[in-house]
Amino acid sequence: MNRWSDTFPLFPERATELAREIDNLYFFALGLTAFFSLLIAVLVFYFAIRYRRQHEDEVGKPEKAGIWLEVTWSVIPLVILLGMFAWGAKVFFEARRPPSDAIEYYVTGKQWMWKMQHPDGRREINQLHVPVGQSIKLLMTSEDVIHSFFVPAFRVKMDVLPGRYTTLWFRADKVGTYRLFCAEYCGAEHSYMGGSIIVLEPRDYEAWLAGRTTQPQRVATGEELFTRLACDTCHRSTSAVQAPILNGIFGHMVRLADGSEVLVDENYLRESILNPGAKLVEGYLAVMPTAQGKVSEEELLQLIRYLKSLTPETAAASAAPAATTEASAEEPGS
Ligand code: HEC
Ligand SMILES: [Cu+2]
Repeated sequence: MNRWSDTFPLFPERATELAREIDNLYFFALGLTAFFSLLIAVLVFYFAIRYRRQHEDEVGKPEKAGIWLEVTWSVIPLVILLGMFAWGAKVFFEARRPPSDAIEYYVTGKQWMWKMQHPDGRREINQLHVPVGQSIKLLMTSEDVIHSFFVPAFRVKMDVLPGRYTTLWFRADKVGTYRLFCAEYCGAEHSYMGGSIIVLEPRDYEAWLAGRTTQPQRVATGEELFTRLACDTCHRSTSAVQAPILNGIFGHMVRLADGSEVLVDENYLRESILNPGAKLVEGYLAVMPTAQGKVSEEELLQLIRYLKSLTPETAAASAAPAATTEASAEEPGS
């Protein structure tokens, strides 16, 4: 793994496979453009001298280049550029698509700090401990202005926006501490808004988790919030109000009152909770109260995490004693 590019001093450290892939692509593009720039510069000088005017009354004669020459210098660059495009697209999709085994962590940006949450609601400020070799997906939002989450050693950067979620993923393959920056000017103390990603051996990560007792208070779990905010008074199969069963909706399409269909993703769940009237589910009344002002961004992340964890099986289990009401709740329109 000790390639020359791993020690090249002008570049930030590389701690993910993606970082190496991005750098390879970058160096290839740089090398290729340098090669052709040089070639063209040399030829310009060479031709200028080789075909210079020899005596005063010399008249230039038109040159007829064969078609094969035109074709050659069009097709070769075309093939090279299409190759670069395909390579770039491959790396881009890898960078954008989290692998299916990625574990989700949460990030909330705020003037001027990064609030991190582990899947179990454990919190950290300006620091995130993660196990090495594990794919990590970050679901991120901001409490105020636009920030940007940038870890040079991982070659990942993503804007963090108020009012919606963006994601980013990485898999660190080297234990160590890597700098985190805010890469979007966000106010007076923007330049201090940073932190570190601490990559540990899985064993050390477990020990670190176990040793955390006097830390910033953990965020309430989504399940606690679901009861505390009285979501369960409507969204249980046993409840009197007719509301959609939330189990198993994540990742599927849902039909809305206006006839359109939307994909249930994190941003849809967020909007459904904060602004229930914006997208009304077909066959239901607009009776759901907004949770705006009752949940923090950090709690909202846990609530969404809980909704995503609800499977049709858990619904059946909790609804077992009330099978008849569930049947009627499931077909609201009919
Ligand atoms: C007063 C009853 C009521 C309460 C309380 C309530 N909801 Fe709803 N909810 C509804 C109804 C009715 C709908 C369907 C109409 C709509 O889309 O607004 C709905 C829709 C939703 C949807 C979209 C479901 C889908 O299939 O697309 C989500 C997600 C949701 N609620 C989550 C919550 C959460 C989380 C809470 C607690 C913070 C909550 N609800 C509290 C009645 C309620
Ligand atoms: Cu910032």
